[in-house]
Amino acid sequence: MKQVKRFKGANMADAIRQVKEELGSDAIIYQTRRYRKKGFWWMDNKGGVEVMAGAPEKTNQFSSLIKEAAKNQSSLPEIEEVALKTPPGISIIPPNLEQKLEKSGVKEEIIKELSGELTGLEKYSQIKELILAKLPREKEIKAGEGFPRVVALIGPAGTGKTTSMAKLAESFVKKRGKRVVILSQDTRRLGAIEEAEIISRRIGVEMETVQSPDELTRAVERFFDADLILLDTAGCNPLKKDEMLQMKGILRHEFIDERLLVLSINTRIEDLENYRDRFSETGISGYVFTKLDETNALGNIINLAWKRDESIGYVSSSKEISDDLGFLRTEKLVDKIFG
Ligand SMILES: Nc1nc2c(ncn2[C@@H]2O[C@H](COP(=O)(O)OP(=O)(O)OP(=O)(O)O)[C@@H](O)[C@H]2O)c(=O)[nH]1
Ligand SMILES: [Mg+2]
Repeated sequence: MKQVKRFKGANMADAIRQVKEELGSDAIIYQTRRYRKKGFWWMDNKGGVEVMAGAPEKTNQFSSLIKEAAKNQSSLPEIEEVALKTPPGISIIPPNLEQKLEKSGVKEEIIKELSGELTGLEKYSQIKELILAKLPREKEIKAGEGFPRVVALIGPAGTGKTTSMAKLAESFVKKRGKRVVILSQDTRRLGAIEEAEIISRRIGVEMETVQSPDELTRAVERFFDADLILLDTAGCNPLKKDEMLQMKGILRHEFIDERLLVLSINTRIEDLENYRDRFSETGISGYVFTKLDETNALGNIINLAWKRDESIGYVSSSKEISDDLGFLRTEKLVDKIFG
């Protein structure tokens, strides 16, 4: 019968030698693995060695013999019996993964969840597959064919909506030769319209303001031969009911195909989650994460997208209005954080 024994603070050679001493040189060592006391099993931490061994004739004496030996030989490691819960196996996943995830800002509860699920997985490709299965699919914004695709950029004030909108416009005009139109709903903030006008002149696209669902309907009908209509919205404080109500009025418009929530990654995760949950009421199809140049907290992307439906989307890492808005490949993100 197989049994599993733990040898606290022991190295592998000592543990096996002790098992053989007690069970006889013909004892069968089925599996060995290192374990740590608390937290993740792949970390180099205080713990010991676990040995699964079997010696059929001596099985009922196994425990008492080893305990007896441990008592008599103070130099030998302390022994404890454990139930065989997980299939033992030696992990080859990257070391110090927990610290890596913490450093990237991945939430503790996600790390805990993963620590359980990754047990037994030996290859990074398996780990990656498991993580990717918990993240939404990536989806790139496409221009319409024969009619315009309408993409709204929404979010709290100052996150980079207008900058990201300009980057998207630039990319579709310069790289793909598409006809783009900018609509600005931001008539509230001083200078916002002028900003949109400057951007439209610079990129060479048409621009209009829309303040109501009816105006949006008319604008989309007027620019029905455009490939892409980008709707830049006013910064909206989700804690203010009147602002959210006005925003919902526009954003629920049936002509809008995509609603990208623009968030600065350089924000506390609690606030980001609150923004995500509030803006979910207006509908979110994906994210634009901005200001990546100001932080290493890529883990916030994982935190927000974990087990959600919204496609991950785009990332921005500069103030400059150029075509550098990057489409975020989920696999690359996972490699960067977990690999
Ligand atoms: N470092 C850095 N700054 C950025 C990035 N994106 C935008 N910004 C800066 O963030 C500030 C706000 O950007 P906007 O595009 O005006 O943000 P907004 O969401 O349209 O702001 P409101 O319209 O006022 O709600 C500006 O100073 C931008 O230059 C980025 O990826 N990195
Ligand atoms: Mg703006």
